[in-house]
Amino acid sequence: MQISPSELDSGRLLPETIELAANLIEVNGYVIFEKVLPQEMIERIHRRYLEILEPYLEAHYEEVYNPGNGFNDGTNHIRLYLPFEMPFIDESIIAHPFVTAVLDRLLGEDCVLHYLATNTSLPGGRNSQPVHADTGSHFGDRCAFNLPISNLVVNFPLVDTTEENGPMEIWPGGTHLLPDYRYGPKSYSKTKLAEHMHAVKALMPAGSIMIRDDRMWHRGTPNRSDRPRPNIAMIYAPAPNAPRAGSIHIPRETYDSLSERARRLLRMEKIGFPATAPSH
Ligand SMILES: O=C(O)CCC(=O)C(=O)O
Repeated sequence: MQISPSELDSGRLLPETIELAANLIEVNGYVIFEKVLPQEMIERIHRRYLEILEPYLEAHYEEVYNPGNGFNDGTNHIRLYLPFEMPFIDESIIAHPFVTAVLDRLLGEDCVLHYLATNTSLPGGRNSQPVHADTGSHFGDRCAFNLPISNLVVNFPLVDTTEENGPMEIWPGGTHLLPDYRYGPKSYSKTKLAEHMHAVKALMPAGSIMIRDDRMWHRGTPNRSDRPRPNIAMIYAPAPNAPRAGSIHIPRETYDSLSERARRLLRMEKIGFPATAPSH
C-alpha cells in the first residue's frame, strides 16, 4: 500500500487506511506499507547492523558461515537476535504509529512485543528454505477450525528487496486461514503443496513495513547479489497469548527512557537485565 504524503507527514494513518490494512491482513495474510521510514534513518540502522553482522559471522565462521556448503542447508540464511539498544530500538521501529494502529485494531490495545531479531539472506545461498509458517498448531488434532490472529510479525527491510537479493517468498490469500491442526507436525507437506500454489515475492524498498499473520506460509530464498539482505523481525501478540517468560533483555535505564507505549509493549520482557550480545 502507498501511504499518502499527509499521513507520512503527520505520522498518523487515516481510519480508512487502518481499516484497509487490517482487512488485507485478515483476508490476504499480509500488508506492506511502502517506503515509510526516512532513507537516512534506514541507512543508519543498516550501517550499524553490518557493524554487528560482519564480526559476528567472522567470529562464528566455522559454526555458521561456511561458503563450501553454506549453512542452514545451503540457504545462507541467518537469524540474528539484536541487542536491545539504539538504533534498533528507535520508537519508529519498535512502536511505529502505523504499526501500533494496526496492532490495536487486530490484536487489541493490550498487546506486547515479545521478539526482536533479524533475518538475513546472505550472498552465496543455493537453496530456498522449506515453506513454513512461523507458528505451530495451538490445539493439535483437536481443533479443526481457524483461530483468531495471535501473532503479527513486523518486518523492516534494511535494503531494497529485489528479485536478485533473496526476497521472502510468500503464499498469501489463505494459508493463514487454515484449521489450527494444519499448522501441526502431522499436516501435509507445505513445500509439496506450495509448488502448485500461487506465490509472491515480497519485493519492497528499504524503509517499508511488512505486517503479516505469522501463520501465512513463506520461505527465504537464495541471495544472488553480493550484499546481505537483512530484515528486522519483531513479533507482537495480545498480552494473554504472549510467552510468559520474556526473552528480550532490557536495561532499566533504557526501559525508563522509552515512550509510554513502548514501555507497555515491552512490559513482560526481562527489564533490568543488561542487553544481550547478538546471537543466532
Ligand atoms: O527473511 C526471510 O527471507 C524469511 C526468513 C524466514 O522465514 C526464516 O528464517 O524463518
